Amino acid sequence: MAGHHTLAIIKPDAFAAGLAGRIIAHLESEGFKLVAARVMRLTRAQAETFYAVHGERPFFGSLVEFMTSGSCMPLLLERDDAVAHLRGTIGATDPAEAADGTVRALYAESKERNAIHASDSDDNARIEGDFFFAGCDRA
Ligand code: 3AN
Repeated sequence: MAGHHTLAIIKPDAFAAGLAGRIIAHLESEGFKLVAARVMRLTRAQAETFYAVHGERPFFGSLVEFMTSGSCMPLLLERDDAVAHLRGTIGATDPAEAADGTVRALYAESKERNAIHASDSDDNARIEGDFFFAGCDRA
């Protein structure tokens, strides 16, 4: 059975542009419930660990620079079929390819500055949820 939780991050581009409220409202309108949330600036070590799977990709250094460039907002979200539904809600990695009405089509600037992260599997949702919210109170 598909999991009920997933992890999103409102990335530094969207947070700095004052889009956090609109993005959260968009997620809520898709039936997601906020279970935990925080505002934080990632350290270099946190960003490198979070994106370790991309460590060999040519954009890794730039991605870490971007993700540590300002505050971001990790969100733990709950809904039926949470991972797949959130991936559909945010749209393709490249906003130019993201379906109309998706978060990235509406708010992202580029393939790197793409407004929001979402876990891509139930296993990663668990790992990423623990990364930001281990030991935190959850609603
Ligand atoms: P997604 O976020 O849609 O799961 P991934 O996991 O392929 O996409 O990439 C992780 C992050 O790396 C993206 N959100 C984006 O910020 C960045 N990224 C991915 N591909 C590129 C690329 N070709 N150039 C620059 N940044 C990229």
